[in-house]
Amino acid sequence: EAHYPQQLNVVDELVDRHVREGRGNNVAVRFEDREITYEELQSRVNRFGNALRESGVEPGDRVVVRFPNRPEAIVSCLAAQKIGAVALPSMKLLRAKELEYIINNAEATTVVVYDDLLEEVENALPELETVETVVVAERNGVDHGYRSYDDMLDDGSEDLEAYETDRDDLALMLYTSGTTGRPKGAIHTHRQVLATADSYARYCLEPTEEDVFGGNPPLPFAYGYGDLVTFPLRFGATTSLVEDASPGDLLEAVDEHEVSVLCSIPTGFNQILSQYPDGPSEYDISSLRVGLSAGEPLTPTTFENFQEEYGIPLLDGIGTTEMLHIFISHRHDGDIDPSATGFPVPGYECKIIDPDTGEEVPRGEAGLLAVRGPTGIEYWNRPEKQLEAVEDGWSIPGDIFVQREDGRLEYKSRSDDLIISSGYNIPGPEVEAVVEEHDAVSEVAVTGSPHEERGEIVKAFVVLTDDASASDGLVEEIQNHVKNTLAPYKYPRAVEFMETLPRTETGKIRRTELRERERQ
Ligand code: 3SK
Repeated sequence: EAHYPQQLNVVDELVDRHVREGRGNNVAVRFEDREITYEELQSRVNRFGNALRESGVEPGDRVVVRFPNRPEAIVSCLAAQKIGAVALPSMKLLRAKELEYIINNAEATTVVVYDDLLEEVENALPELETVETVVVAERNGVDHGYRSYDDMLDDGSEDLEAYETDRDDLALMLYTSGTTGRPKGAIHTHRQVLATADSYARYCLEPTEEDVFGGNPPLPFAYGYGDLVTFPLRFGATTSLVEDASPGDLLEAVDEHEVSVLCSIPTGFNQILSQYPDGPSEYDISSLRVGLSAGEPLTPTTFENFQEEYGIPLLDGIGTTEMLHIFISHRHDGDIDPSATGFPVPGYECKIIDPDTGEEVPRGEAGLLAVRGPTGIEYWNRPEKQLEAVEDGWSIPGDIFVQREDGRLEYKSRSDDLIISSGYNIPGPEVEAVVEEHDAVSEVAVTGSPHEERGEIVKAFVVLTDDASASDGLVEEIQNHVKNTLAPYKYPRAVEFMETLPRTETGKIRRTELRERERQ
């Protein structure tokens, strides 16, 4: 595990150090046809940091940052952290009620927002109890009557020494989008932000200054913040940002920004595969060396198709907003077994426990994952959730895993995605991976549906490919495919065809919503 000095400011490590050590002309950010070097990034961070300080932001204050994936989002987060405040990036699609809850819960004093996303902030404003300043970045120079990001940047002084934060002071706060209940603020220190780069990224990806990290996870998603802010900047490399990236936009950015590490979620990779099944012919993607996937388990089918058509491995990994980034993965050059998530990332320890007794279960048996390492679950002001989530220093993210004899960890399900039917434990995602292999299936979610006799039955919600159509015959085909591939008791006794699957803002399927619907 890496060691850090007691006095540590993450921005000094991510930006200033590169300028001090002669990497100031490296490109830090590519966005559209623009490039921002580390020197230019430092200048923007300093100017906006000074302006925030002059507007009254104090060390420890929470600063909400609400942008699409644009350079101003990175500048705003780093400026807040550099003056000792806590950056709180917020997901774009949040509505006024959700924003109101989060901003009041975090007791944020400042909101920095892109004008496209201002409306919901304005709707929430009358209910915001602690916000003193709203700063608006304008797409088209329209004056909205708030403090202007551009004016603050123009007026702020160039000189700013990083505030002397302790390594255990808070730097970043992210609210879990969650599938149920009120969002929880996951808090992260300056040391922990760096630790995600120094554990997972350093070991599994071995980045160099030549790398360009790109892709479409939103920056307010812990996965996106690591992939597109912390990792590239930690290694003096480049981040390629794309606003609202469709498969075509992503591949265009790979070509134009020479992306080498492509980050997305399984749905993103599947969309690329379905729109460009034989690889893109109009884009040059020869810069790619690896793809990163998280957010949901990657199926072996997607791994194999991508490897075949795009020539790169997709590294699956599991992380959580609370753990800040990935703690189980393969290495980019390792012996990747796509049927497993991988090994614990160096610095992290994992064990599989019996949910009832807390005792470790033997290798090969399914149980609850417990993890400890340089990051861990810590909630802002939610003592009851904290007690549930951490036991004896081990964080419990709520996933069921099996540790195989060779040490690889195989994802089974969320602890609440386990379907119990006639006494059998059936992990929904295992059935999903098999249903998804059927040619007519584009997307699938599997949950339990209440059943008088069996307690629950397995139910598959299926989105068909464009050229398939729903029929009883197709239901039977899908069921037979599962029966022929898995233990027959795992086959979906019910299949419902849907237009789309409900998803969270970060792209996770809302299985809880489907499950709840079945219970009504
Ligand atoms: O969902 C995940 O696997 C994930 C990975 C990295 C960081 C955050 C999350 C939620």
